[in-house]
Amino acid sequence: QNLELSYGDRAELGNIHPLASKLLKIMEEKQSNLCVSADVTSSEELLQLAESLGPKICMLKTHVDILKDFTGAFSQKLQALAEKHDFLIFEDRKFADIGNTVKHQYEGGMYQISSWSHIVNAHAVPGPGVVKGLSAVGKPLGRGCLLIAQMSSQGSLATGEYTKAVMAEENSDFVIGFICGSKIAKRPEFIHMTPGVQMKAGGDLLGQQYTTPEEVIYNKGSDVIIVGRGVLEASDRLEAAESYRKSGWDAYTKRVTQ
Ligand code: 5FU
Repeated sequence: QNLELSYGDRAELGNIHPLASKLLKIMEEKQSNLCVSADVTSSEELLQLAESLGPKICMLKTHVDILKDFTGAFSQKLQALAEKHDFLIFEDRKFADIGNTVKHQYEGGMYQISSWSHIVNAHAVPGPGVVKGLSAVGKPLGRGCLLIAQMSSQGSLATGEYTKAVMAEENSDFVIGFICGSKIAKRPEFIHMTPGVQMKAGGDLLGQQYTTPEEVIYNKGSDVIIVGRGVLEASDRLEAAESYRKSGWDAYTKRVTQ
């Protein structure tokens, strides 16, 4: 007997956050649980990626502070592409300061992240204030936040009791889910997103560790695979994105139809 809800069923849950619901609907419609991590340093190249890979992804993850030429016009073009291809934007900013500071970092500065990014993430290390500060800016805009419960890198300190303590920070009017290696929260309203994904297990020279889409979605029960270099370093990025989309989707289908 299968008790697992589909992405589409979860989108309809009574007290789901509207942004989580939107994401789950996009995933169901586009048959994609792929978030591409657009870790490039030119905004032109990032926009090209968003344009060409847009149809394959449910979400595009950015690190705007690695762009050498960020402008407000760039963020507007990115938003237009997100509308056109129906994906969400996730700025992987990993806020980790006191509430008052993260409020400014989220809303202001050069990047004005809250004005264009649907989703951001935060470390829970400062305590509940970090989510309160972000929420003060993001909630009125309908934004959402992922808490970093685990990390993919070797020697990560975000394990065990720390991970459990992060789960306790769940605040479902702004927190929509977790960055983690596997499904850690029982409530189907929460989205689990997993970085450190490539077709072959392994790692890089700076501590990154990779697991496969099948392992992450089917065995570990996560919802979204986050793929950077697996796509970016392929000779044909579109073809690579399609193979990650298919792999992630097949693993999900296998999971929910058992
Ligand atoms: F929170 C995390 C984490 O635990 N591991 C990560 O790798 C975030 N990341 C990000 O996902 C990292 O900053 C990269 O942007 C991306 C992974 O890129 P890769 O090229 O697939 O290794």
